[in-house]
Amino acid sequence: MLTIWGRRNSNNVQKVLWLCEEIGLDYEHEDAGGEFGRTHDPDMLARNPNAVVPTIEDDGFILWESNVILRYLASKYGPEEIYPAALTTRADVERWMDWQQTTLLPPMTTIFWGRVRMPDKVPSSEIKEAITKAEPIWGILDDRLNDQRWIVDDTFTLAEVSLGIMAWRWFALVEKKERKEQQNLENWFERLRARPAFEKHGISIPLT
Ligand SMILES: N[C@@H](CCC(=O)N[C@@H](CS)C(=O)NCC(=O)O)C(=O)O
Repeated sequence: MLTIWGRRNSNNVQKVLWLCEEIGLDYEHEDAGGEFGRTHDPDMLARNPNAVVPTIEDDGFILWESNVILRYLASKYGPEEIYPAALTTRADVERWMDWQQTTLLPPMTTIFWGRVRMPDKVPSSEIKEAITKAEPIWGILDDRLNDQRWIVDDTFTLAEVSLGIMAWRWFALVEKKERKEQQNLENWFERLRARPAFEKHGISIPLT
């Protein structure tokens, strides 16, 4: 049996829940993190010494790091196209997933904390700077989507799951007048919005 720990409003937890829904995988869910606490309890620290979510346990195997969890679950349970086995295609998917964590996440975190979590504590100049930083990064994905519907091989993959959750925050928290039009990105996001699994575990969850 698969168990997933993590509050539903966490972007990293949402990725995992979205993937499970997308591939029809059953799981037990336990709230943890944020207002639910628990991450510093001894049993949780034994599973994840970082005291963060998500964490999963699958038939006794414990794993943390959201994007690695996505790759593990997709490899074990998913249809191949969501995480293609061909080496170069797989590397392409992984490249975009790592890019989400390493390049896109830092400015997006500033925007999220500044506009949602601690609006009184993050100066608007810092938020502005983060938007200016994030925009050309999103532009790289906008270019990539110039003549294709999905990021890799024109197929819905883990790259969409990892980046879609971030895109939701970008479009919800940054007004149109604050950013350049990136039509390919917007069209791609509209395609994601139409997916029931993203609706359920992404856009219907208030940003808190
Ligand atoms: N790199 C980790 C980051 C995990 C992380 O920072 N999770 C946040 C939620 S998005 C967290 O647990 N924050 C503390 C809390 O919710 O109590 C991953 O991708 O899983």
